[in-house]
Amino acid sequence: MAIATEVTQSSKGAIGERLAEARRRTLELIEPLDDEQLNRVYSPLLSPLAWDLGHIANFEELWLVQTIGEREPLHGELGRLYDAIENPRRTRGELPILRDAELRAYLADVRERALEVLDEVDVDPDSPDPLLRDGFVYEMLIAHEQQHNETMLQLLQLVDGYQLPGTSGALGDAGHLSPGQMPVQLDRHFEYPPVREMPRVPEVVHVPGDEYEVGAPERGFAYDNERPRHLVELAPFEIDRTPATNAAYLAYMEETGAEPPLYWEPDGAGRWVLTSMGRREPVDPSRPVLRVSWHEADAFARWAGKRLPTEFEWEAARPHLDGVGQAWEWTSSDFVAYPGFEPFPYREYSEVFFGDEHKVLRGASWATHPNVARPSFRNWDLPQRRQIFAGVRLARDADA
Ligand code: AVJ
Ligand code: FE
Repeated sequence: MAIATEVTQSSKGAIGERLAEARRRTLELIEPLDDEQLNRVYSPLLSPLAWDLGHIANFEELWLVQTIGEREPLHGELGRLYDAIENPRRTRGELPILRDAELRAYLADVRERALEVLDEVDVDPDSPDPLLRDGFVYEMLIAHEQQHNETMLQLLQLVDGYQLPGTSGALGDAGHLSPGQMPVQLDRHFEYPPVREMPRVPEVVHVPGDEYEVGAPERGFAYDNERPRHLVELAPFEIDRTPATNAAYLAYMEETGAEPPLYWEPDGAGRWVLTSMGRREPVDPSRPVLRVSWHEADAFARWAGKRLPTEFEWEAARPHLDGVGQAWEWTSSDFVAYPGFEPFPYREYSEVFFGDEHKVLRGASWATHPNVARPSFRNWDLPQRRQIFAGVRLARDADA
């Protein structure tokens, strides 16, 4: 008994600490901004920051305070405004969402109540409630906030004069940051492959044809769409050890006249600059190309005489790959259910997106919290989207 209580208490302490860490990063990201900037619609393709913030708090209120803690919501029907499916991004600026002091108070009040609830519950590894077993609901909340930090960074690129906390203001993909190292103080150290120059012609990894296990194991936190773990049969293939670079993409643009990635502009002297946060930085040829759509990634791969990997090829080759954590990598796979999929804890996390509309991205970008970057993690997006930190790793069929 004593031991079980101790385990529960220490894991509760760890959960509380990680919730706090996620919140510190969220607040640090918006610290330089005023209320007008938080409320402003910078792009119809991206939510105003105030929406993300209210949504983060509302998600926490819904799952911890209401569902687990069985308490009433603080603001009645407010949750409807933060429903991502009911409210497409382009409409989020016009919604009567919480703003300014009221928004900040909501974030803090929900967190206070969430910690109260944490005190009351049993987060044992073997809790009979699947939401609490292995602390699932807490892991989901932490990951959700971290995932929205990346969404916020997509928007922060558009804020003139914005300076990434802990940096001189430069963007990660310009080469000033280590891969996967979100430019906000982390309390824990995460292992990522070391920074290194990307070779112009990447090394190729040969992966033999075989059966490979993919997906998340039964225990431990993962989203429903990563389960069940299962075997897939793969034909032999080759895949680059590093993501395609800006240099390779520039060669493609020059030869085909293809459009540049999002936020690239000519500098007037025959070169390209990356424009973001109101700055213009030379495009670094040795960094991975980012901000291309699936269609662009696919066309680039075909130009190179290669193709995009499937998501399972990516996962099978993951132990051999460098540069994971520098770019989301588009795969050729549609976002579909694994055989035996069961929605948990709600259909709207994954199931409603299954089909041939969304493509799977694997990996992680410099803006992704390492906690999110599991080998089995499946990101997904529309094939036309360019405002995410997504690039490409090239693959091809091999002869045996
Ligand atoms: C996995 C990036 C497609 O942002 O819509 C956030 C993640 N789900 N809140 C999204 C997510 C619920 C999701 N993507
Ligand atoms: Fe969300």
